[in-house]
Amino acid sequence: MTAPLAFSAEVSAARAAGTPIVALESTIITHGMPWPQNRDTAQEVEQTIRDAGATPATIAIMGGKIHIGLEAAELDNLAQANNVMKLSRADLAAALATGATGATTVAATMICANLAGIGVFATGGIGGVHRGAEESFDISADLRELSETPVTVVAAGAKAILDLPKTMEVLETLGVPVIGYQTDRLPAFWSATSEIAVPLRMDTADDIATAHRMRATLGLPGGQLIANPIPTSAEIASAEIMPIVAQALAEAQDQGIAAKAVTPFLLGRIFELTDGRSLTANIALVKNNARLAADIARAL
Ligand code: PSU
Repeated sequence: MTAPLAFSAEVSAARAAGTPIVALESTIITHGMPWPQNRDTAQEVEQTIRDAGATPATIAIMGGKIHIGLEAAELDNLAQANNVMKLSRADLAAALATGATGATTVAATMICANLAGIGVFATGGIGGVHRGAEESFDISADLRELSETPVTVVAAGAKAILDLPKTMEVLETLGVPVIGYQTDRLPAFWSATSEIAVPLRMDTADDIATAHRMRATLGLPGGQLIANPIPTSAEIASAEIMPIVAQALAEAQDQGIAAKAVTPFLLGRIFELTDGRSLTANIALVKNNARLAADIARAL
């Protein structure tokens, strides 16, 4: 049995021509942003990648197939659909077996991109160690995936709703290279910087592409996390966003929100509490990550 991959027309053409492709996830569309900004952002991020000389491949599960690239109508439908599964490593095969519609998280997108031979993927922020994980054990499957699947993931660090120091500790334990792009500090999603040092720094897409290939040469499994700061013109300063994050976290706890529902709940509440500014910043950082991912894809 071969993997049930279905390529969009645009991605098929890029594969035939051997031109660079950048993978994009779909959970950010279905669970990370409200309609219609989710659809508009997904389209704009795809266009950002085209403008930077690569082909976008938004990945989602539909009708028993892993779609590598969505046609415009498919993307439009997915962005408005209800009851879409949020898929990670654990449930990807089950969703395919049952014909469910599913959006891929960072972990599932890495698996699908790798099956399709795509080495670079752009997102907003990866999942990580949730605050209070010492009690809840809530650690995103994204972290282990980075240690197993050879895809370079461009993100604005991990989402600042998480426990960032613990997230960095787990990534170190798992042997995942965390590379600051033109920075020595870990970006904190909506904010360009944090107190946390990044273990590695690179200043060019070429170096990142060379390191990606070097891992394969050395036989090292797993990918790389490229921590790309949000442009400072678009950031929300940490002093402003952190009290809002704390309020949203307290509400999540009061309401007993758990497991896969935590991240979508927090992003939604922070959107409300910032009058939409968190979404504007999120859109800016995703586009910024898409541009860098396209540069890396071209260098690869
Ligand atoms: N980046 C964003 N918004 C998102 C995500 C990433 O800007 O919603 C998604 C990704 O799909 C990531 C998921 O894998 O959030 C993390 O979810 P969890 O914390 O439940 O693992």
